Amino acid sequence: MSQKPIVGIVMGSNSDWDTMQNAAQILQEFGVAYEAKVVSAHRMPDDMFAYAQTAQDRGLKAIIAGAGGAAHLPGMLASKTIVPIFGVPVASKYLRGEDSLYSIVQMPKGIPVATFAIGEAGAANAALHVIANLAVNDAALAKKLDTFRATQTEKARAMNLPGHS
Ligand code: RP5
Repeated sequence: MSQKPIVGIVMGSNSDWDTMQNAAQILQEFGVAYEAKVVSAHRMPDDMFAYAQTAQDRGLKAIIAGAGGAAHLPGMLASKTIVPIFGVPVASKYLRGEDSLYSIVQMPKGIPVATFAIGEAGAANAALHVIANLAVNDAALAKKLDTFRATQTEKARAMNLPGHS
């Protein structure tokens, strides 16, 4: 996107992208300018701190952070910036993301991370929640969100079950 990004999507590894691209797709669909990059908490701690410390001055309004396993990226970002952090637990190889979920959701009092479902639904919903927050002060975006919801409603109403009309 050529516009200045207002949302950051970061993740611990490029292996998280399959999941995190679901957030990117939603932001793209709504025309929200974003950036996406790998910022590993334990493999690139200095880069992670720099990312968090510069986020507000660079104009980011929200950061969607995905990680798997001992998923400390969202919480550590939150400790270094007041830009809201939306955490996405990525499914891990051995514990299927329960470890990621608990690592992200159980923040001690004082440093919040909004935490979403494990996997692609969580990534997409994180983006939708960012959009809902931005839409509070953006009527055009609010209208797009209404349309998105109405389309989902119509799709659900059109669902048929075999043998039942
Ligand atoms: C975490 O470790 C990443 O967020 C990823 O989910 C997981 C595995 O990383 P790779 O070994 O695939 O690079 O840091």
